[in-house]
Amino acid sequence: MSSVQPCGVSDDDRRPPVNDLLEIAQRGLALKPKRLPSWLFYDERGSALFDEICEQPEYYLTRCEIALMDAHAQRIADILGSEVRLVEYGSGNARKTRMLLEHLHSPVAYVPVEISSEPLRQSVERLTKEFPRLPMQPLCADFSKPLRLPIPPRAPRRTVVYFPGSTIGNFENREAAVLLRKMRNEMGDAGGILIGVDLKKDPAVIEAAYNDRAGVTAEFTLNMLARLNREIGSNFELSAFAHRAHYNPMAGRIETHIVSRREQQVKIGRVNVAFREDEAMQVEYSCKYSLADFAALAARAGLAVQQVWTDPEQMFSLQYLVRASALTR
Ligand code: AVI
Repeated sequence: MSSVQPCGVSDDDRRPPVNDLLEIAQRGLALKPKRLPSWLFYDERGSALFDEICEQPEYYLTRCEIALMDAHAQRIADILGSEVRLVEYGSGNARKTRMLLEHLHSPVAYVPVEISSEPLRQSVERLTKEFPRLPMQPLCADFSKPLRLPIPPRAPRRTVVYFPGSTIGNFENREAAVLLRKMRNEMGDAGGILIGVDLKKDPAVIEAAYNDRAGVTAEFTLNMLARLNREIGSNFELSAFAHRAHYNPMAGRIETHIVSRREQQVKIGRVNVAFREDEAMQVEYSCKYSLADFAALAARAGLAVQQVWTDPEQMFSLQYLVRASALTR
């Protein structure tokens, strides 16, 4: 059952309890090669560091997506049509959301879905001030799991899932197809998905985006270890690990690892985990797509690309997906 908290946030209480973290860490560190899930980045400090990454000169993704919204939000709103219920996966960068909300025609509700309750509450508080007449129905939940969306205040003509930032790239191909299919179910027959998708380009440009000169991405990556130390009492020594992000051209993705600078042992609960010098644990993939790659991925989920907006250098794209059957009708 989902419950409603005092601040008006529906809480989908099927999220994993925090004490599962120890088990998740132990399981990931027992794998060969070692692997930890990328959602562990996003505690309060990690979310603040991610916002800082978005401001770095090398991290072109946010800048390009905002420029696309700036140029096309009006047209996008026209395509979505009137009386939309907008469901945003991750309450994310309010700037992009605001640009979309400003242009929507009589939206029925805005439903931000976010696993961290505090960032969700803050973003809703800000947006409520700017859009006092728009019903906000925040849902505290893991968007990668099936969602119980709140009942809208009136019947929408269309449910549109908004998934900006190329967060889809943080899912491996098979998982990304599963997630897109889940969105397809949630949006219904008449619905759509407005999604930000980072594109393949010069690998040097991509690698620079994940290795900014100011070292913010490195701090973001290593913050995962600080989080584990705080929340499960592990004893990672942060200075004994390093951030490494490489573009794998065959797989078309940035592969981010935390690398042990020396041979060492780390206590994870009652388990001692041994690291070799230079041993890498995989913590994130950021997949990059050609337009054809993404259309093929969408097709695997029963979706078709109705419209693509991209910049002249084809750095980034915003895409509007609908059910494949809706385009062939
Ligand atoms: C949230 N996600 C799309 C970011 C990305 O580009 O993969 C996370 C990130 N990791 C390092 N820098 C940014």
